[in-house]
Parts: sequence; C-alpha cells; structure tokens
Amino acid sequence: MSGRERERLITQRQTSDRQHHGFLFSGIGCGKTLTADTLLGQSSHLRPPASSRECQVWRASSEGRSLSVVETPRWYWRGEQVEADIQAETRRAIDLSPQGPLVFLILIPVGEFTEVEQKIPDQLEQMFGRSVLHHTLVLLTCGDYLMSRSLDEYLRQEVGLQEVLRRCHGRCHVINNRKPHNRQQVITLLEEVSLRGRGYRLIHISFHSRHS
Ligand SMILES: Nc1nc2c(ncn2[C@@H]2O[C@H](COP(=O)(O)OP(=O)(O)O)[C@@H](O)[C@H]2O)c(=O)[nH]1
Ligand SMILES: [Mg+2]
Repeated sequence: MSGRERERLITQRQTSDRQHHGFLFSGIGCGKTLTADTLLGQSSHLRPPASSRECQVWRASSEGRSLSVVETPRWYWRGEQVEADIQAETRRAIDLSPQGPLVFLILIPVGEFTEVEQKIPDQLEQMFGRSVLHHTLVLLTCGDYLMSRSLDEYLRQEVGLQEVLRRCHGRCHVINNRKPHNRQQVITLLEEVSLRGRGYRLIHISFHSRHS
C-alpha cells in the first residue's frame, strides 16, 4: 500500500464504524502494555509475552465501548529514521485493527522526554501521511510522577514536549497505570478521543527511546 493510499484509508476510517477503538503503541519502557491493561481493564499477566518486534493486538469491552488496542514494536532509530523493518511492522498495525476510526497515541512517560521524542511527529507523517497528526494525541504515562505539579506546570518546563504537542494540535492526556482502578482517567481519555469525530477506533502510538 502506498503512503497516499494509507493516508486515504486513515481518513476514510474516521467516518466508518463507530464501535471500535484501536490503539497503537510503539517504543519500549514507556508503559504501552500497562496502558493497554488500564484502558481495557485487564491484566497483562493473562497475556502471552509480546514479541518486541511484532504488533500485538488486544480487544475488549471497556467503559461500555468495544476497544481494539494495538501495541506496535519498539522503535529502533537509525539517525532521523526508524529502522525500515520496524516501520513496516508499525504500518501493519492499521491492517490488524478492526474497521473503524483510528487514533494514534504517542506515549511518553512524564519526566522522560528527550530529543528523540521530538522526531516522532515527522516520522509519523512519513509513515502514515501528513494528515496523521490530526488523529494523534500525546498520552503522558507515569502520571504519578507529576507528583504535586499540575499538567500545565509540567508542560511549562518541557519546551520540546510543547512543540510535539503543538504538532498534535494540543491534544494531550495523562494516565497513571499505577491506579488502573481509576476508571475516570480512561473515561476522560475516551471522551477526548470521541471529540475527534464521534465514535472511532483509537489508534494510540507511543514511542520511547530511552533504551535505544
Ligand atoms: N510509576 C509508573 N510506572 C509505570 C506506569 N506505566 C508503566 N510503568 C512502568 O514502566 C515500565 C514499562 O512498562 P510497560 O507497560 O511494560 O512498557 P512497554 O515496554 O512500553 O510495554 C514497567 O516497569 C511499568 O511498571 C505508570 O503510569 N506509572
Ligand atoms: Mg510492552
């Protein structure tokens, strides 16, 4: 599938089936699996171990919605580019998700933003087309690390993260996977996504390169 075809597909899906939500995660150590657990209200202990180089798809009903969560492989960078085979597997995530609107989530742990995360928007555009950032939301994991700070206070200190947020049209949400029973954080996220086009699948892509 060409880049243009993939972009067209993403755009078309925003107006299709409103039942499912897909999430794509990429990177390592940024809380992809635990976030999938929190969103789906499940425990990863029940799951087979995920390969670090292949997409993993999880489906469940959560908060009255049918969700599809795709955990994409860890992004290994070679300079400004993610490795070609990892890009190919990440693109495949769209094929693995059920029909319906898609939302891409960039997962970044609180306190872990580096210059590598700044490359993510460009890389996403290259992989999924220029419109992808209209369907992208920054999801800050490890919300417990905010401690007593408000999100605004934290963001004020993170100039690079502000730029990524600007590219994603300011869409940002915080999740604390240490409190999976806090369903309000999930409901708020799903509502935020729903504002993007009522009834979609969410695709969350998260990237963290601390170990690259
Ligand atoms: N304190 C805290 N730790 C988290 C949170 N989310 C994930 N972690 C930790 O981050 C590490 C990586 O989590 P995991 O979900 O396996 O990340 P993945 O490699 O991106 O799938 C684990 O040690 C988790 O316990 C969070 O919200 N708060
Ligand atoms: Mg994982």
